[in-house]
Amino acid sequence: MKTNDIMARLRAKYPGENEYLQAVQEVLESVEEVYNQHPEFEKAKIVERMVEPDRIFTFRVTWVDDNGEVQTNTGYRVQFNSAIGPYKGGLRFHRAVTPSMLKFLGFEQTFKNALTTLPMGGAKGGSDFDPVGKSNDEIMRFCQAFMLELWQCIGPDQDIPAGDVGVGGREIGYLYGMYKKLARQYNTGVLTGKGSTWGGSILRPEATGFGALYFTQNLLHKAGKDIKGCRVAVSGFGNVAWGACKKATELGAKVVAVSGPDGVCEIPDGITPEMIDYMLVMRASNRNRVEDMAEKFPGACKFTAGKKAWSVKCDVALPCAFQNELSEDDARELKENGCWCCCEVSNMGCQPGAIHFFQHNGVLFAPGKAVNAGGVATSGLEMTQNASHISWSGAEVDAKLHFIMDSIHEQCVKYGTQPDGTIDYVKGANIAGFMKVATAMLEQGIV
Ligand code: 2IT
Repeated sequence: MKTNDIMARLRAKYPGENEYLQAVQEVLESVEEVYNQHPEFEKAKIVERMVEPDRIFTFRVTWVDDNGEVQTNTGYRVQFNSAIGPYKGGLRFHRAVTPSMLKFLGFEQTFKNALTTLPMGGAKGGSDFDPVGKSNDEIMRFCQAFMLELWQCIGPDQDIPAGDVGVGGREIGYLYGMYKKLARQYNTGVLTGKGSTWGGSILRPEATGFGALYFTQNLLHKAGKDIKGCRVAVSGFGNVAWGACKKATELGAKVVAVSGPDGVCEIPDGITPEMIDYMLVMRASNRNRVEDMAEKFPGACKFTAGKKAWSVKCDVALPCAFQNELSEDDARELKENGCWCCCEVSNMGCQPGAIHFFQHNGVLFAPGKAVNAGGVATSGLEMTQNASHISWSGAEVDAKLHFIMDSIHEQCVKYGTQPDGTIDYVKGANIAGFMKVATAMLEQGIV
Protein backbone atom coordinates (compact mmCIF):
# COMPACT_ATOMS: atom_id res chain seq x y z
CA MET A 1 0.00 0.00 0.00
CA LYS A 2 1.25 3.45 -0.88
CA THR A 3 -0.44 6.33 0.93
CA ASN A 4 0.21 8.72 -1.97
CA ASP A 5 -1.47 6.43 -4.52
CA ILE A 6 -4.53 5.85 -2.38
CA MET A 7 -4.83 9.55 -1.56
CA ALA A 8 -4.56 10.51 -5.25
CA ARG A 9 -7.41 8.13 -6.04
CA LEU A 10 -9.57 9.42 -3.17
CA ARG A 11 -8.90 13.07 -4.05
CA ALA A 12 -10.06 12.42 -7.61
CA LYS A 13 -13.11 10.49 -6.43
CA TYR A 14 -14.13 12.86 -3.63
CA PRO A 15 -12.93 16.32 -4.65
CA GLY A 16 -13.46 18.98 -2.01
CA GLU A 17 -14.11 16.50 0.82
CA ASN A 18 -11.23 18.09 2.69
CA GLU A 19 -11.89 16.96 6.26
CA TYR A 20 -12.40 13.38 5.13
CA LEU A 21 -9.23 13.40 3.01
CA GLN A 22 -7.24 14.96 5.88
CA ALA A 23 -8.39 12.30 8.36
CA VAL A 24 -7.66 9.43 5.98
CA GLN A 25 -4.23 10.78 5.08
CA GLU A 26 -3.19 11.04 8.74
CA VAL A 27 -4.15 7.44 9.48
CA LEU A 28 -2.62 5.98 6.30
CA GLU A 29 0.70 7.79 6.84
CA SER A 30 0.85 6.37 10.35
CA VAL A 31 0.07 2.78 9.43
CA GLU A 32 1.79 2.40 6.04
CA GLU A 33 4.94 0.77 7.37
CA VAL A 34 3.18 -1.71 9.64
CA TYR A 35 0.55 -2.48 6.97
CA ASN A 36 3.20 -3.37 4.43
CA GLN A 37 4.59 -5.97 6.80
CA HIS A 38 1.27 -7.84 6.44
CA PRO A 39 0.83 -9.16 2.87
CA GLU A 40 -2.49 -10.72 3.95
CA PHE A 41 -3.90 -7.19 4.52
CA GLU A 42 -2.81 -6.13 1.04
CA LYS A 43 -4.31 -9.26 -0.53
CA ALA A 44 -7.69 -8.59 1.12
CA LYS A 45 -7.49 -4.89 0.14
CA ILE A 46 -8.13 -3.91 3.74
CA VAL A 47 -7.20 -0.25 3.32
CA GLU A 48 -9.26 0.24 0.18
CA ARG A 49 -12.29 -1.21 1.99
CA MET A 50 -11.67 0.56 5.28
CA VAL A 51 -11.62 4.10 3.87
CA GLU A 52 -15.13 3.73 2.38
CA PRO A 53 -18.15 3.95 4.68
CA ASP A 54 -20.34 0.83 4.71
CA ARG A 55 -23.32 3.06 3.82
CA ILE A 56 -24.62 6.62 4.13
CA PHE A 57 -28.26 7.55 4.70
CA THR A 58 -29.25 11.04 3.55
CA PHE A 59 -32.68 12.47 4.23
CA ARG A 60 -34.72 15.68 4.17
CA VAL A 61 -35.81 17.09 7.53
CA THR A 62 -38.69 19.55 7.43
CA TRP A 63 -40.01 21.38 10.49
CA VAL A 64 -41.89 24.55 11.40
CA ASP A 65 -40.16 27.40 13.27
CA ASP A 66 -41.67 29.66 15.95
CA ASN A 67 -42.86 32.13 13.30
CA GLY A 68 -44.83 29.41 11.56
CA GLU A 69 -42.36 29.27 8.71
CA VAL A 70 -41.44 25.97 7.11
CA GLN A 71 -37.74 25.11 7.36
CA THR A 72 -35.86 22.37 5.52
CA ASN A 73 -32.53 20.84 6.51
CA THR A 74 -30.58 17.75 5.47
CA GLY A 75 -30.00 14.84 7.84
CA TYR A 76 -27.37 12.10 7.56
CA ARG A 77 -26.22 8.90 9.19
CA VAL A 78 -22.85 7.53 8.07
CA GLN A 79 -22.46 3.88 9.09
CA PHE A 80 -18.74 3.59 8.60
CA ASN A 81 -17.47 0.25 9.84
CA SER A 82 -18.98 -2.67 11.76
CA ALA A 83 -15.95 -4.97 11.98
CA ILE A 84 -15.77 -4.99 15.76
CA GLY A 85 -19.37 -4.27 16.74
CA PRO A 86 -22.61 -2.41 15.93
CA TYR A 87 -22.30 1.12 14.55
CA LYS A 88 -21.66 3.66 17.30
CA GLY A 89 -21.05 7.39 17.23
CA GLY A 90 -22.57 10.78 17.86
CA LEU A 91 -24.89 13.18 16.04
CA ARG A 92 -23.67 16.67 15.19
CA PHE A 93 -26.07 19.58 14.64
CA HIS A 94 -24.11 22.47 13.16
CA ARG A 95 -24.66 24.77 10.19
CA ALA A 96 -21.41 23.58 8.53
CA VAL A 97 -22.25 19.83 8.56
CA THR A 98 -21.54 18.14 5.22
CA PRO A 99 -21.04 14.52 4.14
CA SER A 100 -17.27 15.18 4.21
CA MET A 101 -17.40 16.27 7.85
CA LEU A 102 -19.45 13.25 8.89
CA LYS A 103 -17.26 10.87 6.87
CA PHE A 104 -14.15 12.20 8.63
CA LEU A 105 -15.86 11.84 12.00
CA GLY A 106 -17.14 8.32 11.21
CA PHE A 107 -13.70 7.25 10.02
CA GLU A 108 -12.03 8.60 13.18
CA GLN A 109 -14.74 7.04 15.32
CA THR A 110 -13.96 3.58 13.93
CA PHE A 111 -10.38 3.65 15.27
CA LYS A 112 -11.30 5.49 18.45
CA ASN A 113 -13.94 2.91 19.30
CA ALA A 114 -11.41 0.15 18.63
CA LEU A 115 -9.07 1.77 21.19
CA THR A 116 -11.72 1.75 23.93
CA THR A 117 -11.41 -2.07 24.23
CA LEU A 118 -15.23 -2.29 23.88
CA PRO A 119 -16.99 -3.98 20.92
CA MET A 120 -18.26 -0.97 18.96
CA GLY A 121 -18.07 -0.18 15.24
CA GLY A 122 -17.84 3.39 13.91
CA ALA A 123 -20.58 5.80 12.78
CA LYS A 124 -21.51 9.47 12.80
CA GLY A 125 -24.54 11.47 11.83
CA GLY A 126 -26.20 14.82 12.10
CA SER A 127 -27.59 17.74 10.21
CA ASP A 128 -26.81 21.20 8.89
CA PHE A 129 -29.47 22.49 11.32
CA ASP A 130 -28.01 25.48 13.20
CA PRO A 131 -29.03 25.48 16.89
CA VAL A 132 -27.68 29.02 17.41
CA GLY A 133 -30.53 31.36 18.29
CA LYS A 134 -33.17 28.61 18.28
CA SER A 135 -35.80 28.35 21.02
CA ASN A 136 -36.28 25.22 23.08
CA ASP A 137 -39.49 24.44 21.17
CA GLU A 138 -37.70 24.76 17.84
CA ILE A 139 -34.98 22.39 19.03
CA MET A 140 -37.68 19.89 20.05
CA ARG A 141 -39.53 20.12 16.76
CA PHE A 142 -36.32 19.71 14.79
CA CYS A 143 -35.24 16.65 16.82
CA GLN A 144 -38.67 15.06 16.30
CA ALA A 145 -38.57 15.71 12.55
CA PHE A 146 -35.01 14.34 12.35
CA MET A 147 -36.07 11.13 14.12
CA LEU A 148 -38.98 10.65 11.67
CA GLU A 149 -36.30 9.43 9.24
CA LEU A 150 -33.46 8.29 11.50
CA TRP A 151 -35.45 5.69 13.44
CA GLN A 152 -35.41 3.24 10.56
CA CYS A 153 -31.59 3.25 10.46
CA ILE A 154 -30.87 2.61 14.15
CA GLY A 155 -31.38 0.00 16.87
CA PRO A 156 -29.74 -1.12 20.11
CA ASP A 157 -27.81 -3.95 18.41
CA GLN A 158 -27.47 -2.19 15.08
CA ASP A 159 -26.56 1.48 15.32
CA ILE A 160 -26.51 3.54 18.51
CA PRO A 161 -26.27 7.33 18.13
CA ALA A 162 -25.28 9.76 20.91
CA GLY A 163 -24.44 13.46 21.22
CA ASP A 164 -21.71 15.54 19.60
CA VAL A 165 -21.44 19.27 18.84
CA GLY A 166 -24.95 20.77 19.16
CA VAL A 167 -26.47 17.58 20.60
CA GLY A 168 -26.54 17.11 24.39
CA GLY A 169 -28.85 15.60 26.99
CA ARG A 170 -31.79 17.81 25.99
CA GLU A 171 -31.62 16.81 22.32
CA ILE A 172 -31.14 13.11 23.16
CA GLY A 173 -34.32 13.34 25.26
CA TYR A 174 -36.38 14.73 22.40
CA LEU A 175 -34.88 12.22 19.96
CA TYR A 176 -35.60 9.28 22.27
CA GLY A 177 -39.18 10.40 22.95
CA MET A 178 -39.93 10.41 19.22
CA TYR A 179 -38.05 7.15 18.60
CA LYS A 180 -40.37 5.33 21.03
CA LYS A 181 -43.47 6.74 19.33
CA LEU A 182 -42.32 5.59 15.92
CA ALA A 183 -40.61 2.27 16.63
CA ARG A 184 -42.77 1.12 19.56
CA GLN A 185 -39.55 -0.24 21.01
CA TYR A 186 -38.78 0.63 24.59
CA ASN A 187 -35.19 -0.54 24.78
CA THR A 188 -33.22 2.41 26.17
CA GLY A 189 -30.01 1.11 24.57
CA VAL A 190 -30.85 2.66 21.19
CA LEU A 191 -29.29 6.02 22.14
CA THR A 192 -26.65 6.96 24.70
CA GLY A 193 -26.21 10.16 26.65
CA LYS A 194 -29.73 9.78 28.08
CA GLY A 195 -30.98 11.40 31.29
CA SER A 196 -29.93 9.54 34.43
CA THR A 197 -33.52 8.67 35.43
CA TRP A 198 -34.32 6.95 32.13
CA GLY A 199 -31.35 4.77 31.33
CA GLY A 200 -28.51 7.26 31.09
CA SER A 201 -25.21 6.41 32.68
CA ILE A 202 -24.06 8.42 35.64
CA LEU A 203 -20.96 10.36 34.54
CA ARG A 204 -21.65 10.20 30.76
CA PRO A 205 -21.89 14.03 30.57
CA GLU A 206 -18.53 14.38 32.33
CA ALA A 207 -16.85 11.41 30.65
CA THR A 208 -15.18 12.98 27.61
CA GLY A 209 -13.53 15.73 29.66
CA PHE A 210 -12.71 13.47 32.63
CA GLY A 211 -11.25 10.80 30.35
CA ALA A 212 -9.18 13.43 28.53
CA LEU A 213 -7.63 14.54 31.82
CA TYR A 214 -6.94 10.93 32.89
CA PHE A 215 -5.16 10.42 29.58
CA THR A 216 -3.27 13.72 29.92
CA GLN A 217 -2.20 12.77 33.43
CA ASN A 218 -0.84 9.43 32.12
CA LEU A 219 1.05 11.19 29.34
CA LEU A 220 2.51 13.74 31.77
CA HIS A 221 3.53 11.05 34.28
CA LYS A 222 5.30 9.15 31.50
CA ALA A 223 7.22 12.37 30.77
CA GLY A 224 8.03 12.83 34.47
CA LYS A 225 5.54 15.68 34.99
CA ASP A 226 2.18 16.31 36.67
CA ILE A 227 -0.90 18.35 35.83
CA LYS A 228 -0.94 19.80 39.35
CA GLY A 229 0.02 23.47 39.26
CA CYS A 230 -0.11 23.67 35.43
CA ARG A 231 -1.82 26.57 33.68
CA VAL A 232 -4.31 25.10 31.22
CA ALA A 233 -5.91 26.83 28.21
CA VAL A 234 -9.20 25.32 27.02
CA SER A 235 -11.10 26.17 23.85
CA GLY A 236 -14.87 25.94 23.79
CA PHE A 237 -17.45 26.02 26.56
CA GLY A 238 -19.66 23.05 25.64
CA ASN A 239 -20.04 19.71 27.32
CA VAL A 240 -16.49 18.52 26.58
CA ALA A 241 -14.78 21.75 27.70
CA TRP A 242 -16.97 21.73 30.83
CA GLY A 243 -15.85 18.22 31.87
CA ALA A 244 -12.21 19.04 31.10
CA CYS A 245 -12.30 22.25 33.20
CA LYS A 246 -13.95 20.38 36.07
CA LYS A 247 -11.39 17.56 36.22
CA ALA A 248 -8.36 19.78 35.50
CA THR A 249 -9.37 22.01 38.43
CA GLU A 250 -10.00 18.98 40.65
CA LEU A 251 -6.51 17.67 39.84
CA GLY A 252 -4.93 20.96 40.95
CA ALA A 253 -4.41 22.66 37.58
CA LYS A 254 -5.43 26.25 36.92
CA VAL A 255 -7.70 26.77 33.89
CA VAL A 256 -6.68 30.25 32.69
CA ALA A 257 -8.69 30.49 29.47
CA VAL A 258 -11.92 29.34 27.86
CA SER A 259 -13.01 30.53 24.44
CA GLY A 260 -15.90 30.68 21.98
CA PRO A 261 -16.47 31.69 18.37
CA ASP A 262 -16.65 35.32 19.55
CA GLY A 263 -13.31 35.45 21.42
CA VAL A 264 -11.50 34.35 24.59
CA CYS A 265 -12.12 34.78 28.31
CA GLU A 266 -8.88 35.05 30.24
CA ILE A 267 -9.15 33.95 33.87
CA PRO A 268 -5.77 34.77 35.50
CA ASP A 269 -6.67 33.28 38.92
CA GLY A 270 -8.13 30.13 37.42
CA ILE A 271 -11.68 29.05 36.69
CA THR A 272 -14.01 28.65 39.71
CA PRO A 273 -16.77 26.04 40.27
CA GLU A 274 -19.37 28.80 39.70
CA MET A 275 -17.87 29.61 36.31
CA ILE A 276 -17.74 25.91 35.41
CA ASP A 277 -21.46 25.60 36.25
CA TYR A 278 -22.16 28.72 34.20
CA MET A 279 -20.70 27.03 31.10
CA LEU A 280 -23.79 24.77 31.11
CA VAL A 281 -26.07 27.80 31.22
CA MET A 282 -24.23 29.32 28.25
CA ARG A 283 -24.53 26.08 26.27
CA ALA A 284 -28.27 25.76 27.00
CA SER A 285 -28.89 29.39 25.96
CA ASN A 286 -27.99 28.62 22.30
CA ARG A 287 -26.29 32.04 22.12
CA ASN A 288 -22.87 30.58 21.28
CA ARG A 289 -21.05 33.46 23.03
CA VAL A 290 -18.31 33.20 25.65
CA GLU A 291 -18.50 36.92 26.36
CA ASP A 292 -21.48 36.10 28.57
CA MET A 293 -19.02 34.59 31.06
CA ALA A 294 -17.09 37.89 31.37
CA GLU A 295 -20.38 39.75 31.81
CA LYS A 296 -21.44 37.35 34.55
CA PHE A 297 -18.04 37.38 36.31
CA PRO A 298 -16.57 40.85 35.63
CA GLY A 299 -13.26 41.33 37.50
CA ALA A 300 -12.31 37.63 37.37
CA CYS A 301 -12.70 37.17 33.58
CA LYS A 302 -11.36 39.40 30.86
CA PHE A 303 -12.94 39.00 27.41
CA THR A 304 -11.03 39.79 24.22
CA ALA A 305 -13.02 39.68 20.98
CA GLY A 306 -11.60 37.78 18.01
CA LYS A 307 -8.80 36.05 19.97
CA LYS A 308 -8.38 32.31 20.52
CA ALA A 309 -7.51 30.47 23.74
CA TRP A 310 -4.06 29.86 22.20
CA SER A 311 -3.08 33.51 22.68
CA VAL A 312 -3.14 33.05 26.49
CA LYS A 313 0.08 31.98 28.28
CA CYS A 314 -0.25 28.36 29.44
CA ASP A 315 1.63 25.12 30.07
CA VAL A 316 -0.97 22.76 28.63
CA ALA A 317 -3.35 23.44 25.73
CA LEU A 318 -6.60 21.49 25.47
CA PRO A 319 -8.53 22.09 22.24
CA CYS A 320 -12.11 21.11 23.12
CA ALA A 321 -14.20 22.72 20.39
CA PHE A 322 -14.05 21.85 16.69
CA GLN A 323 -11.90 20.31 13.98
CA ASN A 324 -8.91 22.30 12.71
CA GLU A 325 -9.35 24.90 15.45
CA LEU A 326 -5.60 25.05 16.18
CA SER A 327 -3.37 26.13 13.26
CA GLU A 328 0.40 26.00 12.81
CA ASP A 329 0.57 29.72 13.69
CA ASP A 330 -1.37 29.01 16.89
CA ALA A 331 1.08 26.18 17.69
CA ARG A 332 4.02 28.58 17.28
CA GLU A 333 2.36 31.19 19.48
CA LEU A 334 1.67 28.59 22.16
CA LYS A 335 5.30 27.42 22.13
CA GLU A 336 6.62 31.02 22.23
CA ASN A 337 4.41 31.63 25.26
CA GLY A 338 5.88 28.61 27.08
CA CYS A 339 3.32 25.87 26.32
CA TRP A 340 4.93 22.40 26.38
CA CYS A 341 1.98 20.01 26.00
CA CYS A 342 -1.11 19.84 23.79
CA CYS A 343 -3.67 17.10 24.24
CA GLU A 344 -6.26 17.26 21.48
CA VAL A 345 -9.71 16.72 22.97
CA SER A 346 -11.81 17.80 19.97
CA ASN A 347 -11.89 15.45 16.98
CA MET A 348 -9.00 16.46 14.65
CA GLY A 349 -8.74 19.76 16.54
CA CYS A 350 -5.21 20.46 15.30
CA GLN A 351 -4.30 21.16 11.69
CA PRO A 352 -1.58 18.88 10.23
CA GLY A 353 0.94 21.77 10.31
CA ALA A 354 0.29 22.29 14.03
CA ILE A 355 0.84 18.61 14.83
CA HIS A 356 4.05 18.61 12.79
CA PHE A 357 5.24 21.73 14.61
CA PHE A 358 4.50 20.27 18.06
CA GLN A 359 6.20 16.98 17.25
CA HIS A 360 9.37 18.66 15.94
CA ASN A 361 9.65 21.34 18.59
CA GLY A 362 9.52 19.37 21.81
CA VAL A 363 5.84 19.93 22.60
CA LEU A 364 4.17 16.75 23.90
CA PHE A 365 1.19 15.95 21.69
CA ALA A 366 -1.57 13.33 21.72
CA PRO A 367 -4.42 13.00 19.18
CA GLY A 368 -8.16 13.27 19.78
CA LYS A 369 -9.01 9.69 18.96
CA ALA A 370 -7.00 8.60 22.01
CA VAL A 371 -7.55 11.59 24.32
CA ASN A 372 -11.33 11.97 23.87
CA ALA A 373 -12.25 8.27 23.69
CA GLY A 374 -13.58 8.34 27.26
CA GLY A 375 -16.83 9.81 25.94
CA VAL A 376 -17.74 6.97 23.63
CA ALA A 377 -16.25 4.46 26.08
CA THR A 378 -18.74 5.62 28.69
CA SER A 379 -21.46 5.37 26.05
CA GLY A 380 -20.36 1.74 25.71
CA LEU A 381 -20.72 1.37 29.47
CA GLU A 382 -24.20 2.91 29.22
CA MET A 383 -25.13 0.27 26.61
CA THR A 384 -23.90 -2.48 28.92
CA GLN A 385 -25.99 -1.13 31.80
CA ASN A 386 -29.06 -0.85 29.54
CA ALA A 387 -28.63 -4.37 28.14
CA SER A 388 -28.41 -5.84 31.63
CA HIS A 389 -31.10 -3.55 33.12
CA ILE A 390 -28.87 -2.25 35.86
CA SER A 391 -27.33 1.04 36.89
CA TRP A 392 -23.80 1.46 38.20
CA SER A 393 -22.78 4.07 40.75
CA GLY A 394 -20.69 7.08 39.74
CA ALA A 395 -17.68 5.53 41.47
CA GLU A 396 -18.06 2.30 39.47
CA VAL A 397 -18.34 4.13 36.13
CA ASP A 398 -15.42 6.40 37.01
CA ALA A 399 -13.21 3.43 37.91
CA LYS A 400 -14.05 1.71 34.61
CA LEU A 401 -13.45 4.93 32.65
CA HIS A 402 -10.11 5.42 34.38
CA PHE A 403 -9.11 1.82 33.59
CA ILE A 404 -10.07 2.26 29.92
CA MET A 405 -8.08 5.51 29.58
CA ASP A 406 -5.05 3.80 31.16
CA SER A 407 -5.41 0.99 28.65
CA ILE A 408 -5.65 3.42 25.71
CA HIS A 409 -2.50 5.14 26.93
CA GLU A 410 -0.73 1.77 27.18
CA GLN A 411 -1.75 0.89 23.60
CA CYS A 412 -0.32 4.22 22.40
CA VAL A 413 2.95 3.51 24.20
CA LYS A 414 3.08 -0.05 22.85
CA TYR A 415 2.62 0.96 19.20
CA GLY A 416 4.09 4.46 19.32
CA THR A 417 7.43 4.10 21.10
CA GLN A 418 10.16 5.18 18.70
CA PRO A 419 13.73 3.83 18.46
CA ASP A 420 14.99 6.89 20.37
CA GLY A 421 12.59 6.10 23.24
CA THR A 422 10.18 9.00 22.61
CA ILE A 423 6.49 8.22 22.11
CA ASP A 424 4.68 9.20 18.92
CA TYR A 425 1.10 9.20 20.21
CA VAL A 426 -0.34 9.83 16.74
CA LYS A 427 1.31 6.72 15.34
CA GLY A 428 0.59 4.75 18.49
CA ALA A 429 -3.15 5.50 18.48
CA ASN A 430 -3.54 5.02 14.73
CA ILE A 431 -1.63 1.75 14.56
CA ALA A 432 -3.32 0.27 17.64
CA GLY A 433 -6.82 1.11 16.37
CA PHE A 434 -6.02 0.09 12.81
CA MET A 435 -4.57 -3.31 13.71
CA LYS A 436 -7.66 -4.25 15.67
CA VAL A 437 -10.12 -3.25 12.92
CA ALA A 438 -7.96 -4.69 10.12
CA THR A 439 -7.59 -8.04 11.86
CA ALA A 440 -11.35 -8.26 12.48
CA MET A 441 -12.08 -7.44 8.83
CA LEU A 442 -9.62 -10.05 7.66
CA GLU A 443 -11.15 -12.73 9.86
CA GLN A 444 -14.66 -11.93 8.57
CA GLY A 445 -13.80 -12.48 4.91
CA ILE A 446 -14.41 -10.39 1.81
CA VAL A 447 -17.69 -8.60 2.55
O1 2IT B 1 -16.81 11.99 19.05
C1 2IT B 1 -17.28 11.19 19.88
O2 2IT B 1 -16.65 10.22 20.30
C2 2IT B 1 -18.64 11.44 20.37
N1 2IT B 1 -19.25 12.42 19.96
C3 2IT B 1 -19.30 10.49 21.33
C4 2IT B 1 -19.93 9.36 20.60
C5 2IT B 1 -20.73 8.41 21.45
O3 2IT B 1 -21.30 7.49 20.85
O4 2IT B 1 -20.78 8.56 22.67
